[in-house]
Amino acid sequence: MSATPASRTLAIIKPDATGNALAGKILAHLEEAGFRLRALRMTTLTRSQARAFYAVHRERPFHDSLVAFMTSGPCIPLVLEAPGAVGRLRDAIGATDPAEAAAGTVRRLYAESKERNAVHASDSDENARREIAFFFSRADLLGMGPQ
Ligand code: FUP
Repeated sequence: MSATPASRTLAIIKPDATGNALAGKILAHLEEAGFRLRALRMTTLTRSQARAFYAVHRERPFHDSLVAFMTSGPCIPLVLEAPGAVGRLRDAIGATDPAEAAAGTVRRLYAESKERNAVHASDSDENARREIAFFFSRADLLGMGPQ
């Protein structure tokens, strides 16, 4: 059987984590978990960007509060690469609510609450491609091969 091929996913270090000066610790945690950092930027989302990014949740009761939080300070979108990147990153960050996240996961270690939960991670390869394209241009991704 051949080894799982390297693939890419999108993570976002969220405004609670940048505000609490945890970005470096989270980056180190992800690199130590085996991810290669392929692209990174810092940006403060506008309301329309946050609403577009979380459009899938627009009917949910927490949507307005989530948009307010995600626009409250800088966030750091990252492109991460590893074999089976999407599943591996979901495992590394843990459950949405840090109280339910496994010991040693990023959210268990660094998140404040279910809303202020330190990091985002794409939940499928298709969403990873869409979310990477939301934050990064073709030029940022040149030289990384297909996907
Ligand atoms: P996850 O994929 O773990 O980020 O979780 P979801 O896609 O279910 O939710 C996206 C974001 O909405 C979470 F990161 C935080 C926020 N959220 C809440 O604020 N309250 C909730 O009850 C559920 C999600």
